[in-house]
Amino acid sequence: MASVLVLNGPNLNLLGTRKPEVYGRTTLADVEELCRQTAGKLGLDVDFRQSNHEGQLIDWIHEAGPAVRAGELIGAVYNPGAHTHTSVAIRDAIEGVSLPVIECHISNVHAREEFRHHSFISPVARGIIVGFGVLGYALAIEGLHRLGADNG
Ligand code: CA2
Repeated sequence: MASVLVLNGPNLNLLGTRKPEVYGRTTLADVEELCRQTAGKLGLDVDFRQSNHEGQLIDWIHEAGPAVRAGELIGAVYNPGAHTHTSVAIRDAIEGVSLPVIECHISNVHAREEFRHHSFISPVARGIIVGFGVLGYALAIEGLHRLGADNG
């Protein structure tokens, strides 16, 4: 069975514990369960990961590119957290291995501080989902599946 990789960047382990007015009360474990249910209906497995370390995320992205080419993975749903606005290295990693990525943000970053309006990731993403709360993860999995994710 093919999988979808769901990657979460820094501080997303805090989801549901603080800032409920911005990110809601759903925990990251709840998001994982939502992803498993959504993917299961599409006949997909989920590889769900979170890290607070840029290098770790880059290593996972590097592993994911070949896994897509091998037919083991359809691509990644990725909430890069604050790396969205800072990380050329993560952008280069995605581009470097041609990983099909749906960039996903829980909050509407465009309705927030100006520094959240720019994304280094968006130019190398297949699609972007912003502002749907944690439902965005489910929409992103469905979108990635429907895109076929076969043309990078
Ligand atoms: O809206 C999103 O999903 C973000 O990617 C979340 C990031 C933020 O830096 C982006 O601008 C938008 C922050 C993730 C940290 O989440 C927390 C959750 C609870 C308490 C504190 C942080």
